[in-house]
Amino acid sequence: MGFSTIAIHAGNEPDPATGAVSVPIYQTSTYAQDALGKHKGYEYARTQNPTRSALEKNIAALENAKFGFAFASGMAAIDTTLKLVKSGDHVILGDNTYGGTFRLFNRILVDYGIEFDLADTSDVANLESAFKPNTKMVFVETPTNPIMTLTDLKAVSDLAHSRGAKVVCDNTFMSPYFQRPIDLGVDIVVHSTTKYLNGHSDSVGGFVALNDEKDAEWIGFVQNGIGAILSPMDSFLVLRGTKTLAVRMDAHDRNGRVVANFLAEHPRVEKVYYPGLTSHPQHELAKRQQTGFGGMVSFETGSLDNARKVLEGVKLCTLGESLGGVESLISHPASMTHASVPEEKRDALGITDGLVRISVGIEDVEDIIADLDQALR
Ligand code: P1T
Repeated sequence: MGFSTIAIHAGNEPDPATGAVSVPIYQTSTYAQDALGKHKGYEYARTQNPTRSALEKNIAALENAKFGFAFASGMAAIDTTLKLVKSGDHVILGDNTYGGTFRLFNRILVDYGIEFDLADTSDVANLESAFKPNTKMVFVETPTNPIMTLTDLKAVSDLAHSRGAKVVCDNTFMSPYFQRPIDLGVDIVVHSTTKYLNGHSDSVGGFVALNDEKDAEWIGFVQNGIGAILSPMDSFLVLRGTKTLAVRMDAHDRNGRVVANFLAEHPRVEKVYYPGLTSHPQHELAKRQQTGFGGMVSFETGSLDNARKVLEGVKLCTLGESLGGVESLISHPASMTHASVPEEKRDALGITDGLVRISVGIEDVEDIIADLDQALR
């Protein structure tokens, strides 16, 4: 079956009680049991909820994974995934990730005995030298937030597996519509469903998708044991969102390409980071590994002052954190999403004070360009 058919139908069976075509919001904390030890498969809503189960089937199917788990946020999904490693284990973390992911490792997990090193995973040789005897996991984003650097998922998976390590890919920027990491050898996919999967900037959530039965059992155990579950209402919203994922992603991709090309030719823009540009150093890998380039574009304005003029000068685009919604959002990574990354690390990556990130929405692209143009001028 095609992607959109799966997106619309997987997990979306008509409600067994009423025939409702749209999966109801089962807003309940518990379920009546027929007799002691006799129930309909639902005991308590932290453990199971039909709306959440429908979403879990849906996104797992989109990622071509056997198992899926929905969480209260992307960070909760990532933290739960990190429960697959234990005190004394070593994790290689891509050197550019969402600031919150870096903060989770650098400020929280280290105090629980999880060792980690940063590596530029865009270079497989470089990654190789980061392995230690106790390396159990490689965690990457591709493309990265916000510098849009790619990691060759197949090459990294082959290398990690030969060293006995699992590979986790944060697929938030591409969504399963443009990139399916599990098909490329990755073990576990994580998402912030807050972004493209939900797509309407009205829900915070996260997801873990994987094939390994034993790991899935543990993720499910931790999901219930710690309890950072996605609510029924949010599960409903994301389930509604994924039905239009394909049409939205095609629109984000169309607009993203136009905006990236416009910025690349703009005299006030020094550099554009977008894998769809032929000038992007990994454009060929992007064409091979992804089926589109998406709507995330970052660009260098040269200074904090210039960045501020753009960020405060836009009228249609909204200044704010987050991405992946239908509306264009513009942000300043250095002071917003990546403020918890030390300045020298940010500078080394290119997350300068002059860097601006835009999540290109699906408005009419001429309007987005006119807005950026007036703000840049
Ligand atoms: O915000 P939350 O749903 O917890 O997701 C965290 C997260 C995980 N992974 C990636 C790639 C992300 O971009 C994020 C959140 N990012 C933003 C809020 C942002 O504006 O970049």
